[in-house]
Amino acid sequence: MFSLPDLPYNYDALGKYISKDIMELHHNKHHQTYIDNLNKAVSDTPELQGKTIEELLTNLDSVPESVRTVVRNHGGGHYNHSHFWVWMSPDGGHEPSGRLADGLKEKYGSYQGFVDTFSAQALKVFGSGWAWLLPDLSITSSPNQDSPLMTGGPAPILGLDVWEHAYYLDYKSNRGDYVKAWWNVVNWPEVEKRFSE
Ligand code: MN3
Repeated sequence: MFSLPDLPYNYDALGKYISKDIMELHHNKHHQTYIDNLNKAVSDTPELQGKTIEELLTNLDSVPESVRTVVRNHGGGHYNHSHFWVWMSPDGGHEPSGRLADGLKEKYGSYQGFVDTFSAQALKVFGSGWAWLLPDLSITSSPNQDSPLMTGGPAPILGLDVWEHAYYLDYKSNRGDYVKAWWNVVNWPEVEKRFSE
């Protein structure tokens, strides 16, 4: 059975940029709901039991059709959010360093060039979805709770949730302001760690 991972900081820790109200709702309600629905699908489907979330998402074709959509949406939601919490930190912001910084500079001209390109991708997501940075430092996006992992791609090293539930309480429908604020909480040491793996 899957369970809700603790936030690695307090609910109010990102408050200047993402309020306690959003963090509580997003973590306690939205993420928990993905887990509850995923667990229900798994408990109804013996052949899925004992598999990791990565094993489920990278083999959706082998998931019985009766629960495939649930595993895709709610399993995807569990996977994406589990990483999202760690990709943020109250000590975040600043700029990446080392090989990651060099790679981003090479590909996007500068750190700001990367931020602009990634932000544009995040704004372009139609409806609900995610913007991603992949290990080859390319930028992409997915609708709903999909992940590049589901289509044979690598695990993203950074992702931004652009569902309205991630920002509506603070920013109403102004996704641009949310994206701009989010750069202040990005946990670059964590992204660097994933990049070097
Ligand atoms: Mn979300």
